[in-house]
Amino acid sequence: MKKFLALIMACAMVLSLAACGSSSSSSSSSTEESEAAETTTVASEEEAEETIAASESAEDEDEDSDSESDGDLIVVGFAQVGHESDWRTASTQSCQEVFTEENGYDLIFIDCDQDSAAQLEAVRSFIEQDVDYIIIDPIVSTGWDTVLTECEDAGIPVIVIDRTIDDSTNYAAWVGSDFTAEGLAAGEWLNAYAEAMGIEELNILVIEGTTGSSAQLGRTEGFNEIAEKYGWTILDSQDGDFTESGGQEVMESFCKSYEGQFNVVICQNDNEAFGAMTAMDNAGVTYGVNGDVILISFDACTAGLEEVQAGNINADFECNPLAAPFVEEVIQQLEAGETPEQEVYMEEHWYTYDDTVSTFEVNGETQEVTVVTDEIVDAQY
Ligand code: GZL
Repeated sequence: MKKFLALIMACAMVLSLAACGSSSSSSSSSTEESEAAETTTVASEEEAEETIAASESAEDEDEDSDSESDGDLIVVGFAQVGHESDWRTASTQSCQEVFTEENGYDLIFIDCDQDSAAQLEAVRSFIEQDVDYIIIDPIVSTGWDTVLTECEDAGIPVIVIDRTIDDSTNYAAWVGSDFTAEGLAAGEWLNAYAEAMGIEELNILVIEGTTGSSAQLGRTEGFNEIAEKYGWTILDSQDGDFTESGGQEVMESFCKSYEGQFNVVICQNDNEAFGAMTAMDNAGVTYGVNGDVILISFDACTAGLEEVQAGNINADFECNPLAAPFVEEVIQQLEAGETPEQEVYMEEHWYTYDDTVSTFEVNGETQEVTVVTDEIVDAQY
């Protein structure tokens, strides 16, 4: 508004000075007159520009003061994967509990419903809104370079949470999990468990997470490395999209195609495991600590640990969704002009029904397992 008034004033000034110029030079020749008018006109334009500049800085001061009067809220845009799993729900809640107005934030949350195009659109909408920070949990790990450059050009720092971006490092920090380590741990635990149980041949079916997500890529890479190391047979692997319905659909198909041929099912998250359990129940396939099939899962959400405690899931490899407090630390460091760590890894545990395998090795490093108790279930996310 202030800028508009200044423009009116400036135009009025230009008109009055131009009129003055013509009247003050009315006695001079027409050339002199036009030169004077031009000089005056230039002067008046300069003065007009100075007036507009003065109003702009006043406007900026006002805007600054306005934003200060808004209580210095830090505006954070969060482009979340979707709402596909218990893990995702916990991740979203973690952010909504940290980035609150009383904590000094204005959180703009967009659930991208596992749609990569929608997620890029969400990030661009944050740029248009000129937010202070952008948090991205990337549905898939590629296709990010262009939009991250747009964020950089707009001067908006990006923090990546949970899944990774593999085609750009143009962001301030990443807070998440080592998915390959999770896959390696699942494989080495399975080897130790099979040895302890006297199971010599493992025929494995895998229900993978969303194809192209770093969680799917990492867990698959890690587990397949161990399967190759011990010469296991992976009969099939299909995408269950990290959902319960996806897990059930894939397992129904597996029960038909591989009836009587498999003794291990790997689900890349708990919700897929819940769906697989339903499908195996319907097909009369027994699983878990007293069943014909060893069932392994990832995430270790509360409901997943309840199934471990009940003996239905043999082992659950945790992926911690509660990253928001660490993301806030990154934002506070950036606010203070500090340079945050580029990578922050979440702490995770490997949960089992009992201590048949109490420890195992991954690449020479001893891994502890945690037997699930009521206290652990009650404390889980
Ligand atoms: C992993 C996360 C995955 C979870 C799933 O960090 O991205 O996505 O394992 C979730 O439950 O859907």
